[in-house]
Amino acid sequence: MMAAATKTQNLHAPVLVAGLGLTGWSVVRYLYARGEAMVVTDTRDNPPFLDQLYASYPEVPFVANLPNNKIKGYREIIASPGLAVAADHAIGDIELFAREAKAPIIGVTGSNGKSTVTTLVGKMLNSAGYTALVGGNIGTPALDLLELPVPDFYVLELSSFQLETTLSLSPCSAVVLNISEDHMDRYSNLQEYASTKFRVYEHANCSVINRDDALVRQYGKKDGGISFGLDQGAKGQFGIIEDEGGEYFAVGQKKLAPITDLTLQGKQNISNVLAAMALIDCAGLELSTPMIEAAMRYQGLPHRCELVGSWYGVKWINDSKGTNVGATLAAINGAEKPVILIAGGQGKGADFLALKAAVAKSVKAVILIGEDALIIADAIEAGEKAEIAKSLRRAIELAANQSEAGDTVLFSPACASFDMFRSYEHRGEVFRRLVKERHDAE
Ligand code: UMA
Ligand code: ADP
Repeated sequence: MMAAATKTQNLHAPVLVAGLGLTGWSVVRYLYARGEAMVVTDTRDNPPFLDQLYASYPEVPFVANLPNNKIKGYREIIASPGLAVAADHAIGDIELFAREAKAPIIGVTGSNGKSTVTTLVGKMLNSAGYTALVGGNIGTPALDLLELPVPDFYVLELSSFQLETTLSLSPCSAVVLNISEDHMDRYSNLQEYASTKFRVYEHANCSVINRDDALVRQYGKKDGGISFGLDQGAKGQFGIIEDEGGEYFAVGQKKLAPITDLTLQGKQNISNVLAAMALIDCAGLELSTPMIEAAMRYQGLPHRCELVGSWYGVKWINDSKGTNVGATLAAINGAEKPVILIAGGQGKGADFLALKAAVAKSVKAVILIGEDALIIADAIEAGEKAEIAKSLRRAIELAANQSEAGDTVLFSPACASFDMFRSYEHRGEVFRRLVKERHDAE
């Protein structure tokens, strides 16, 4: 799809909005408010916001599945992140946002932890009296933020899909939190996926580098910047120091807070907090006591290693946002053992072999659901430990039957949800409801 707009094209030609999901709809409203002529297309006959488009802007044409030979003559093509297009053929909503934003942007990308870090940075800034607007891949389209009064900072969660079509973003502070395999149905290899993420650093004023991630660290060698990691940091770098048996968040030798003050659980979240601190420092702000206290109090987002409840000594955890292997590994490592793992869904072409060792070590039973259940079962070679369930309800039943006091039932799919649910949120809500219903009925 998608041809490039050329210099000879008519400046008054309409813009093509490709995709009419959350992003496409925000682009339509943004362009309409600025008096731009546009045509909207989507590969689906009935995309999510079509009714709203007809109701609010009946004069804006919608053409389903615009054929390739009909896309010439548009001034610019604005593609939704879910559509794979060659970057030089289209721009995205983040590019439009970057061109117009009047406040500094803190950019957060990575394979896992983006939403947690984005929210943390927003809360830390707010606690110190700065206005910060949070959006992007986290769920509020970036362009919607431009409707609100200009804040002190925008904090944007950026997906690799969004970065593909972004050219002129120059964040004041930017991070690639980590790189592990994801979206292998869209990228030909890990390097291509990683390079897309590294675009966030391209025009960044200051880069935050994860010392614990080999690919990011490698990139950081070229770039300098401020680093974070779970070891002790050199002067000005964020890390962990040990003192008299206790562990502390620290910058260089300076202690910032005891690790035990952190409400969030798991090593991945210690890393996320360090990243948030480094981002704020990188943005040129002093990391003040209210900011650190806000980080320590932060309770986390739903669907990320969220405790649903404990019944008969068994903990039930909803980690529906665990949509790739890296996230599920972090969830298994952070959970109290032994674990009964419920996983599966749309595997996005991932190699699930990476789960094999963790399953062998910490998981007493694996219950697999969804489109790629068999692929996962083959890859993890869990033998009789693994079982396939036809529905999430059945998976919960099997997990409950096998559980004993002291176990953790962890729902961390390592997959996208779209084969069985509307979204990861929907999947997590169904899990919560079914687990509660089952135990309330007993
Ligand atoms: N689609 C079509 N045809 C089209 C356009 C889209 O079939 O013409 C499909 C896509 O393949 C995809 C689905 O529709 O399966 C949604 O795609 P979209 O681009 O319309 O998505 P939006 O509703 O605009 O939501 C997007 C992000 N989704 C994706 O990138 C897939 C949302 O992130 C984000 O919150 C929102 O913009 C606002 O910025 C969600 C996500 O899953 C959480 N992101 C991926 C991730 O985090 O792994 C990248
Ligand atoms: P993202 O927005 O990148 O998907 P989230 O903060 O929503 O990240 O967390 C998604 C999943 O990744 C959760 O299941 C969580 O347990 C796991 N996770 C969070 N932070 C990290 C991290 N730093 N490294 C690995 N996994 C993580």
